[in-house]
Amino acid sequence: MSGKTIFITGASAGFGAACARMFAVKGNRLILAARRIDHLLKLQDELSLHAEIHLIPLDVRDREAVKGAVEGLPERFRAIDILINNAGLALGLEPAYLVNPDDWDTMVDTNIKGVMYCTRFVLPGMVSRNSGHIVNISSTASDWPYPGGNVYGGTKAFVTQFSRNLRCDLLGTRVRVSCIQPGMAETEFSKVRFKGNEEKAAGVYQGTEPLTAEDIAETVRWITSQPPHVNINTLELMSIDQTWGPFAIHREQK
Ligand code: NDP
Ligand code: 8X3
Repeated sequence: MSGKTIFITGASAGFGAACARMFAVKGNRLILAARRIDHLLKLQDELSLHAEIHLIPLDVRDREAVKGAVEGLPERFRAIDILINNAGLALGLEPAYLVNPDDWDTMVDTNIKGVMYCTRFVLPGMVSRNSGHIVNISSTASDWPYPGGNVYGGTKAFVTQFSRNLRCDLLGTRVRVSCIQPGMAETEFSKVRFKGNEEKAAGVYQGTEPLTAEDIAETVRWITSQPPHVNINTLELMSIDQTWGPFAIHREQK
């Protein structure tokens, strides 16, 4: 795929960085956004031989900053073909009655509001050009509950349903919307969830072959390279080492 302008949020690590590498081919223009500008600069060094790169130090929770970033794009990067709404995080795994409510706010602001803002400010250009593709990164946590998933899963359920509702609003245009729901994938995700506790983070993947960031980038590539009349709505993928558990049942001890 060449000649495309691709806006990737959360490009400084994990899935976002892998997507940047996947789409860094001659003729493509990449807009890479995240808060850690040093990580973005390293990626730019690595990829600028292959694609034109525009970096944006951006916190997706900041509505005005997102608006300013989209409105302030250099002319050559204005016509966005693909928006990958990837920036996101989980914080903690405590039950709802013990959780730090600040963590809930951060997840809602990033995973829900960040996706809303990026979509809202990129979409008008796509609609006016009658072309474009929004790829939202949800999670298996969107549909499958687990202990401690409380608000994280709720934010990803929002991403899934928002994606479907966008399709309804865009009927009659050639703008596509897809939602990817990955299961366990080894990135910085668990390090962030466990607030820097590397041992706890490593334990999540121990003895398994988890999905990789490259698996998700390949999924994004496949979804976005379908013929223009084909819209992949929702795609769930998991490691072969992950599946569902039985219902949990509490039994009184007699
Ligand atoms: P990583 O922690 O490796 O990467 C997360 C990215 O999001 C980083 O680039 C980070 O950049 C960015 N980000 C976080 N907060 C903000 C913010 N406020 N503004 C801008 N960028 C932000 O995790 P993954 O790559 O695994 O996660 C990517 C997405 O995939 C997330 O939405 C996550 O929920 C989802 N996901 C992850 C799964 C997994 O098991 N890994 C499975 C299913 C879904 P920076 O800190 O520099 O701002
Ligand atoms: C990340 C996958 O299972 O940790 O969305 O929620 S999980």
